[in-house]
Amino acid sequence: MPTTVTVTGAAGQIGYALLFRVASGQMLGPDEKIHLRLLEIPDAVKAAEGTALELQDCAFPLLASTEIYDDPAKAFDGVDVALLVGARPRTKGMERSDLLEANGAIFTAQGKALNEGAGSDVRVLVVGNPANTNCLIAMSGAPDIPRERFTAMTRLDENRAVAQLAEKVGAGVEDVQDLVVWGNHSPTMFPDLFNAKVKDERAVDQVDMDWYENEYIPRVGKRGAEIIDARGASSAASAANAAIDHVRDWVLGADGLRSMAVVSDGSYGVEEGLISSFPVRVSGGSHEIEQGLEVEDFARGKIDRSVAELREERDAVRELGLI
Ligand code: NAX
Repeated sequence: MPTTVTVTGAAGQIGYALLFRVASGQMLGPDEKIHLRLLEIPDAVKAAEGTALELQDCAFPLLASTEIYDDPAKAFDGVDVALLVGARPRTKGMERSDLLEANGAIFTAQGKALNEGAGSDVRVLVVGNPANTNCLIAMSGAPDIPRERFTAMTRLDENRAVAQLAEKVGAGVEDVQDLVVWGNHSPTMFPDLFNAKVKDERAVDQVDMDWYENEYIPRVGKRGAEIIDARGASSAASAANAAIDHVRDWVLGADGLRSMAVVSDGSYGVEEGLISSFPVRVSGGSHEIEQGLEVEDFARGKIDRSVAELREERDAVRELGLI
């Protein structure tokens, strides 16, 4: 049976960078046939149809079908992998609470549709921002689906952190291991060099603390803004690449520690129920928060700050009645 993959926001720029890679087998492997479903808002359905024509023109052997929807209930019926990319961007004059409310409506409806149509083994990745809190909203709307099936994307932050560290110490990206990002997908996220290694030596011992704190962490955290400045548009191909990495590793497994925003079980003092990025191990199709890592004072302060932001977002959506 082919795997059914639904991508929301399919006509957006991440969608455009993502769909062809999914259909070519880069996400689920070279043997897995795919039913691809594109979910869009009615105004963007025509653009999604254009993308579907191009998908057809690629003649991907693994692509069993492509269907386009504007109704989440139909798009998520029987879905195996749901990539929730579409979200309401912040526009001029919009307050933070307006943004949370607009996205709340989207992710509440999608959570409900997943609850009704998806099996308990569905895998959900939320990319649309604010990703962690949107994931929390969708998860809250889907009480019949096990909570660990809901994840949000911090893999782009991890990949950015790996590439910048490798450049700094003059190593290859493949020499960097276990570099995990903690917390929120926002500039407060914390890339952990204490538990990371470069060529099997502790990464933090290979850089100076001033660079770590005052250059590296802010640059990784604000990389999205740097891309917008340079490109005139936000990260798209790198975000799609990270989504592929995230789901591929979750489904097929990977060595070492990875960053995934998952529901907290209280590990490392992160309040239970928040969707926070943690060091996870992925194998056998599931993910597990790695236990027993050292969290030094420096790291503790940074993680606490990012988790406090997640708590504030959670409280705001709770006040709006979204969870
Ligand atoms: P675009 O504005 O290009 O595309 C978004 C698409 O979503 C549009 O086609 C829109 O019609 C669609 N959409 C809106 N509401 C929808 C709904 N209810 N159902 C289905 N589709 C809907 O944005 P793009 O650059 O593709 O970015 C998508 C999201 O990813 C944004 O929220 C963005 O902030 C977020 N990002 C998250 C990242 C992460 O690391 N977690 C990094 C990249 C990116 O910034």
